[in-house]
Amino acid sequence: MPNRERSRSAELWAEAQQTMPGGVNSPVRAFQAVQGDPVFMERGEGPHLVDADGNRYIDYVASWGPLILGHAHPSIEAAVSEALKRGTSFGTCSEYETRLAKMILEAYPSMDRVRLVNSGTEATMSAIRAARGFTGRDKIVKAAGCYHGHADYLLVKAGSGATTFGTPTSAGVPADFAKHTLIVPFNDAEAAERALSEHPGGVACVILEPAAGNMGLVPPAEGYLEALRKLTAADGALLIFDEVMTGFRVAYGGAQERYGVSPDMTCLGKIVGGGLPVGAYGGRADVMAAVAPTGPVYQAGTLSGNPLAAAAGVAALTELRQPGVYERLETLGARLEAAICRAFSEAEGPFFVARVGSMLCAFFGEGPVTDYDGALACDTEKFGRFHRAMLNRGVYLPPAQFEAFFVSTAHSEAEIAATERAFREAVEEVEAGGPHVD
Ligand code: KE4
Repeated sequence: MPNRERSRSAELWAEAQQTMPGGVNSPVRAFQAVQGDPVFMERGEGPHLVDADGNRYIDYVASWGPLILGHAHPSIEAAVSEALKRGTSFGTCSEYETRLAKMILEAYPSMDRVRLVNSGTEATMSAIRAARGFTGRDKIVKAAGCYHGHADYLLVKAGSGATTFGTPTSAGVPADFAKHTLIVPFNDAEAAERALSEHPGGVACVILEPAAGNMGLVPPAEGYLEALRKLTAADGALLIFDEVMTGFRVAYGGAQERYGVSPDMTCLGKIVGGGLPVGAYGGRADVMAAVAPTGPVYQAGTLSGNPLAAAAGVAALTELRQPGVYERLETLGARLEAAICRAFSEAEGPFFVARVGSMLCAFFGEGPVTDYDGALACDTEKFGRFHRAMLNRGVYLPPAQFEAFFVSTAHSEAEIAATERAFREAVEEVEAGGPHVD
């Protein structure tokens, strides 16, 4: 029976809106991209979330990616409880941060050195500063539809045309701050080549999500990453893979392992902290030597590498590097993809499912979706109603079409089967014009 009783969530929502901007600490959680009010979650248990009214959901958001082992994993719980007994943060060197850093370097051979920070935004912001400091160049190239956190010069959108200077998408970002940011279409190596050739010796880096998870899920086209690797090597611009989402997700060694392309720098976040705030950026020894205190590029952080978060990250990676984990994630991802396709096969409207390992997306539009324009053409209103229909059937999907679903090692065939039933019913309800928001 669909669960709709959410009176306690409603009370909490009213209170939250009186205390935080829009009632949230991150905009997407406000459910503005879908109909209705957000659900307040009280606890996570393996593949499930339980809301403030006691309703249980199969969770495919996984806190936007970090919870690849599911909620409240015993190994992470034990590691954090143990670390807590020694304190939370010392603001000094400690072996715990070195332990996590070493595990990252072992997993990412393209990285000779890595710096721990506290979020994906910090990781990409710092990596770009290091690229600019190392190359002495100011411009950066980013792909439309890729999200790299909220640093000013990254909150830009493309103008018209294939390769354009960015214009701010957020208030508070002076146009001047966007003038060094060049936007190219994702999966278009020729546009990247044009951007580099139009600014010879001027581009510090090309940054992208190697499999894009912030416009829905858009995998790299055959040869795209290889082409960017060649173009940047020839130009002297650094290739930065933002693997905040794909790192430890699509393979233990991230997209660079899955697709066999090594960047000059890598940004990590989400999974690397095991659910606590950790980001990381790293790369070639010569580039990272530019970072303070060894070089002139300044970057710092009070809680960077703190022992508590480092303990959670070490515990998560220790679990993930066990044999068979990514084969299991691949199997579960493929089963969910097949279940969604079966459920959609009776739908009238166009739909398309994309998957890379245990990251997926159901687009309400024509496929394949290969770039941002393709994603924008999707029916977001229909996705909104679908999200609500699934919520009412106990399945928690990301509250926006331009996000990815995540499967964890805690999901089983039982959850996939229950999800397929919910998908089928939700598609029927949506095709009939519902659900109507309470
Ligand atoms: P954070 O600063 O949110 O830790 O990371 C920023 C970031 C950087 N790079 C990529 C590829 C990312 O996906 C993100 C953050 N992802 C979003 C969800 N698509 C986080 C959710 C949110 O903003 O609340």
